[in-house]
Amino acid sequence: MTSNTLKIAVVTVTIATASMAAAQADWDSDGDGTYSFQELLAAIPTLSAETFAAVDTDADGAVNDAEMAAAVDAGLIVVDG
Ligand SMILES: [Ca+2]
Ligand SMILES: [Ca+2]
Repeated sequence: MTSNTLKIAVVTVTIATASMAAAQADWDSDGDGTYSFQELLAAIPTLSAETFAAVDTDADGAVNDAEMAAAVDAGLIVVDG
């Protein structure tokens, strides 16, 4: 049997700043309140397009704070630090 199941890589984020909130503020380099794929890739070099798509649950091309929190809760993104 061939599996077509999409394999989503779990990414680990090492937080160098004091808190997740502070780190996320740093990630939003254009200050629009959401994280584009390029902004998250700068923070999480192992991020794949597939994982970004899984985190961006409303598929608007940007990850907001709620989507980020849900991804952390779901274990798609593991915060280490
Ligand atoms: Ca942004
Ligand atoms: Ca989104």
